[in-house]
Amino acid sequence: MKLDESEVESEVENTWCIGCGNFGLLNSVKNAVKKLEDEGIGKDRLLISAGIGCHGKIFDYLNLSGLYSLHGRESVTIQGMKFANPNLKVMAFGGDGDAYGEGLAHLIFAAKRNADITMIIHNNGNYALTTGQKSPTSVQGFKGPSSPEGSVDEPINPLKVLLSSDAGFIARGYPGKMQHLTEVIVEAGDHQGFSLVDVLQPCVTFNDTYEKYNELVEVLDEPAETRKEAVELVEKEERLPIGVLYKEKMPVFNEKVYPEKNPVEDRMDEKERFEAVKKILDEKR
Ligand SMILES: Cc1ncc(C[n+]2csc(CCOP(=O)(O)OP(=O)(O)O)c2C)c(N)n1
Ligand code: SF4
Repeated sequence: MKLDESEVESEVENTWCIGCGNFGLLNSVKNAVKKLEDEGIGKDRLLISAGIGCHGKIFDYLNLSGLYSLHGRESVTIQGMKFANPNLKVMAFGGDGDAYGEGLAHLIFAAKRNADITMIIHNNGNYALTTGQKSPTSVQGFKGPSSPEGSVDEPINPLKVLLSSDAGFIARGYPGKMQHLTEVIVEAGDHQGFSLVDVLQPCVTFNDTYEKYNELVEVLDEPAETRKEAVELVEKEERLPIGVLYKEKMPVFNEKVYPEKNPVEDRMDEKERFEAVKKILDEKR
């Protein structure tokens, strides 16, 4: 039986500001979920998580199973899900303040160990839910409650950081090109290993970037062939390439740790567990 729209979207009232880039992102995710289902990754195998922020509300708007996480910890939550049950496809939604600020160390190590997870980052260049403070990706000069005179910092380049941390799949999308964003999310979901889609998400209330992105965004036909070329792509400022920027297949973390095992399906019953623990304790005496 195929999913229809009503089965992917929940009935929770949507409270995002009218015109927010998150709407296009949500639609792309809903379409991507249906496409992934066509490929055999049904809703029963897809688990999601989200951080805290305007982006995190997507968890409520999707009718999918999962666990709402803590600020910046959604990448860790889905790593746990995947590690416990390798049959799952796991996807998490983060914000730039959330995943590239508080959660950055988690993200770096998830990329480094090639955890088989998909991260979708709503990169709106500010901490929107808490009323527009500057975030790690805010541009120099950004004015908000914590930088009323304009931020003096240069923004970090999270994709450069992740490419330098051995990330095997890095992509960028734009909700103004919804069909393209859908395809990028599907390709990220299909990738075996760490995948991250940085979504250039306009925040109409605190950082309206529609005009800038409509002018600068450029669809890339093919990913870069080398990691070095990918770094050059993400360093570009005069144009903003979107699409899959880099893709490399590498051994995934859970298969390196236990190639055959599924801890959830191969779970010992209580008696077996008790005896196994007792045996270890007896051997130590
Ligand atoms: C550990 C922790 N620190 C801080 C907060 C407060 N907080 C909640 S939402 C938020 C901003 C989120 O910004 P971002 O991740 O960029 O998401 P956006 O709202 O822009 O989608 C902050 C700082 C929190 N809930 N938990
Ligand atoms: S504050 Fe910004 S990110 Fe949050 S819902 Fe409104 S437009 Fe979207």
